[in-house]
Amino acid sequence: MSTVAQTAAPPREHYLNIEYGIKSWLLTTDHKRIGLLYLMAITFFFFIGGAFATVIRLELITPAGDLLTSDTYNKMFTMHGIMMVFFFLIPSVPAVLGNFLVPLMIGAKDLAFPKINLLSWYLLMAGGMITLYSVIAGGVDTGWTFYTPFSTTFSNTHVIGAAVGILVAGFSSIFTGLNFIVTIHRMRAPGMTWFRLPLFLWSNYAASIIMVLGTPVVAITIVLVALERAFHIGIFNPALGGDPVLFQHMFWFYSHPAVYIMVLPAMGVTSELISTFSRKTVFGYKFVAFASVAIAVFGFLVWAHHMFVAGISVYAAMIFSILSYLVAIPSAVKVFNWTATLYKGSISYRTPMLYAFGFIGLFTIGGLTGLFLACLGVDVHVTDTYFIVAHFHYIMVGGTVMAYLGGLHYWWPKMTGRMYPEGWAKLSALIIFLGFNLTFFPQFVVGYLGMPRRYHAYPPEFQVLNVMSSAGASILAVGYVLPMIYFVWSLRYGERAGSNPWGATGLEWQTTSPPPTHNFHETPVVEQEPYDYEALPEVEFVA
Ligand code: HEM
Ligand SMILES: [Cu+2]
Repeated sequence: MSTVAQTAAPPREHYLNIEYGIKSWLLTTDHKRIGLLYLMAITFFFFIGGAFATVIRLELITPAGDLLTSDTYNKMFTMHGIMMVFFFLIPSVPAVLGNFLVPLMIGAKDLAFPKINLLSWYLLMAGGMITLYSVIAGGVDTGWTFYTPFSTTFSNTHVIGAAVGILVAGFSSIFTGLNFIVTIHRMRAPGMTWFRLPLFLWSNYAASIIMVLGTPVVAITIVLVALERAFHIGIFNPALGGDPVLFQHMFWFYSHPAVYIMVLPAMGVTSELISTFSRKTVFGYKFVAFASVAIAVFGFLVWAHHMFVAGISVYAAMIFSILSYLVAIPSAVKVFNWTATLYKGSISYRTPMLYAFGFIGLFTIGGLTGLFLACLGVDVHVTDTYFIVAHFHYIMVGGTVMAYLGGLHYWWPKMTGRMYPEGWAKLSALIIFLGFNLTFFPQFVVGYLGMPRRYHAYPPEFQVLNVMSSAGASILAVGYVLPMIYFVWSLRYGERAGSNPWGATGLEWQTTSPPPTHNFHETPVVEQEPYDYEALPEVEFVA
């Protein structure tokens, strides 16, 4: 069962061992090292966010609000949302996998602006720390959406602290997006035409457009909230002639597209995984590529579907409802094309592929329930219930986190030169899938039955479904801790990976694992179409 790849000795000198010491990491401008810095940072934020989630689920085991006061509970779900959305989900795939892979996949030595790349990491860290400080100093209770006038006028928590933290992290996102766009435009190796780009790059490119165009809007919004709180200037406060609904327009103008910052790169990962593990070119490559761009563009047209009950006119609501259906089309195109890729493929059920299947299934449930919500009448019934919570967790956790983990397993050998243990990885993928569904599926039901979100107590008839949710969350937690353990284990004891353990196409697999500091010894020249598995010999995977 050995392959050529496996016997290839690891390079003597590579990006991980070329320099040692804390300083060589904290001052690095190597995109690969920065990718690993992000990996550590967001894993940390993920566990903080997870700790808040644990407390929420503990409170909701019983109908009475008996563990926390309502004020503390408000702070718990707020901090959970802020940590997970701004400090984990948004940076997850782009900052960790994107940083590592964008230059490798186009045959470049680094990103266009390596120092700005390092700065982006520091901005995320600084933002995270400022936000965490506001937790320690007493917390924030507005929800991650910071709706006015509560956030500006009535809440007496550390809104400004959290706002500043998110603002700072926003610059990280803008700079990363700019860096990716410029790099993909300017630094492609000879022969790497636009239509030879891996789909991971198309989707990150589209997400980068959103980061650059959308993030400044939320930055301005956050500044206005802070100013309003500090100086009562009356932008959102109706008592001073302001308009609280304006806040929602500005917030969702960013935050709807932002959901695609989270999910587009995850779709890119899925395209890579599906192709590699069915050994076929992605069906309708160009459609999938343009679907990413279409999603990025349409994503800017649908923000007010979050505001159907906020007091917009019924005609506006109708238009935003129709537009929301449009954005589902390119997403559906992708799902159909992935499925068509699988058709007659020679499929191997390796861990990353299991995650890709998980992504497709759960994203489809999340996306279809999005269509329910885009339907005005249904939305009025379920808005602000657990149905919404279930919907976006199916997409953000079932989708983005599944793809992120799938990608992490898939590229782990490239990053570290080591294989992870397949048996454990499959087991934890299974635990995550089961735990996830047990946590969030009951929330569709309990939401439909009328349980509102963001309350720390509820009528006893909802208890069974909540206990299921909390039990699922415990299982899910086990599933998330396992990879932490075996990834670290693999660094020392994992089997050597060789340069191309999956027998995959793509430039990143043509250099050694781990890659040398400058990625390639000679600039590669691309002569093949993307995902051309016909041209590759059959391979057997290493264990
Ligand atoms: C593609 C990835 C998607 C993600 C990551 C996502 C995420 C979210 C999030 C986070 C919320 C809750 C916001 C809050 O806290 O109030 C939400 C609500 C909503 N989503 Fe999605 N969504 C996605 C796709 C869709 C699609 C395709 C549609 C419709 C075509 C849709 C329609 C809605 C609507 C209408 C709401 C508002 C529901 C309400 O508050 O009454 N979503 N989504
Ligand atoms: Cu939306």
